[in-house]
Amino acid sequence: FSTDDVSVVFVLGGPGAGKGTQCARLVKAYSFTHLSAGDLLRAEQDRPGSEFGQLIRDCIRDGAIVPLEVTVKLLENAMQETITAKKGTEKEHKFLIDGFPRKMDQAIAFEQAVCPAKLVLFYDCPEDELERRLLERGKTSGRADDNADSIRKRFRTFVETSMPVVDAYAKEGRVVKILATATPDAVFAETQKQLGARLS
Ligand code: UP5
Ligand code: MG
Repeated sequence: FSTDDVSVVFVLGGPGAGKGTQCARLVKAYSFTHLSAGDLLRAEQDRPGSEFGQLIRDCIRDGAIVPLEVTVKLLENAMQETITAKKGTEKEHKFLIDGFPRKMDQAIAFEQAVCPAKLVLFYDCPEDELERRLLERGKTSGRADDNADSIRKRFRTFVETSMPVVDAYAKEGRVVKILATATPDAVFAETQKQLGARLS
């Protein structure tokens, strides 16, 4: 696809910060397509015949980051499918890319292959609140990484590997930071307030 017709907003934040929750609201309020890197990886893991199933399963359980080639390709394919499906009906395709990039090499590879992100929405939330949310969700989510051991590893990867990506974008003035501790509706109201000024 032609990258001239595409714009991208990255949505970052610790595990359980509410990225998916806020993206669902953003899709309703603006004409974004939401692509969650984690959801795409889980779908690929479960796809019969995938050569990456076991690798993805192991990485997710350990809170480790899947090699960028896999994730960037899944994102590119999903973007292409969206554009093909909407052919001719939109002149600009706006994507919310949720939970990616979480390592510097991914950020560089994606922005070279696709396009630079217009903005990075960063949902900031303390670990004790994140842990509470994830353990609560783990009672019913069926997610292989919503358990105390995986959560601890996910936090570690976030602090050591993913926060430096947020910091690098912040240095370039591309980050909109939002405190994610209030209710989902209140966090969304704050998101709209801060985005309004930046997206137009
Ligand atoms: N909740 C949400 N907002 C709330 C609020 N304001 N107040 C109270 N509760 C709130 O929300 C999490 C839970 O909290 C839900 O129960 C929700 O109701 C509640 P959610 O919106 O799902 O948060 P989100 O930030 O999306 O949490 P998620 O668990 O999806 O975050 P992760 O970043 O851990 O998961 P992701 O799916 O992105 O990645 C999983 C794994 O995939 C990674 O650990 C990694 O192993 C792998 N991965 C890669 O390798 N590469 C990638 O590029 C991406 C992922
Ligand atoms: Mg999510």
